[in-house]
Amino acid sequence: MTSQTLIAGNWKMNGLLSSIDEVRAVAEGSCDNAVRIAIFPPYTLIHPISQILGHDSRVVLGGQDCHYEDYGAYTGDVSAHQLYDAGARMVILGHSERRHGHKEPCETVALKVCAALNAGLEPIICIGETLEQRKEGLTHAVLSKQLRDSLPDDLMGKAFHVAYEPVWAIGTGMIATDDQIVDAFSLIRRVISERFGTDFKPHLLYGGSVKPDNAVDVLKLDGVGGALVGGASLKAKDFLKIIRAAP
Ligand code: G2H
Repeated sequence: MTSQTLIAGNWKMNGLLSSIDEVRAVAEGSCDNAVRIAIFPPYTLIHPISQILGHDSRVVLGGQDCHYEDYGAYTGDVSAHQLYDAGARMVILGHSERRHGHKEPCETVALKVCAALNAGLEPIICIGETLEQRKEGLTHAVLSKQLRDSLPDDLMGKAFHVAYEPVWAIGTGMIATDDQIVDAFSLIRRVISERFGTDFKPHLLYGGSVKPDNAVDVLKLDGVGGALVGGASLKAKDFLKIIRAAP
């Protein structure tokens, strides 16, 4: 698995055809090959953006979710194969806005991870605790359970990422402290090595209110392999500042 820093922009339910200019500006404005860049636009924009960027673009495209079946009667859903067909090469799975807003259980996330890998997509699997859970001292228990139950058994040698996104830091401007991030990452590494062995080094991202003015501090932390960025990825000028903050 690549150890390159990954800066991933999750546009959520934002962006119109006119927003394609922002992706073009990111592709043209980033020349540091040490950083891997991914953008997760809404489904409607994946194919048009991939057509404009072309195959050898520096910017990888991804979906924000997928169904675990390849096709069928699932109104409103999109399969991993369809994402790949549209030009996506990555997918975000288990984002808290899916887990909480759509009541998506870990077991479903695990099925989606399998579907994504089978379709040739690199998944970013998100986990995170709520503020109430943190205040009650449940952070480790919640993160361990989410991670264990969201990962399928057959992951050895597969390219995937885990994003630690505390729910209380998402879109709030309240970023986790260095200690909280380092603590969560060491827990994630421990859970993964217990399950898959110590040779298996997962690629870990932090997400939750990453902005141009705090990106340097987050990305320099030991073990942080990149960032999953929401609001600050919508404008190329902000996203490029975060990309340039990568060590
Ligand atoms: C967390 C993050 C992107 P934001 O959801 O996944 O969003 O950077 O807006 O907190």
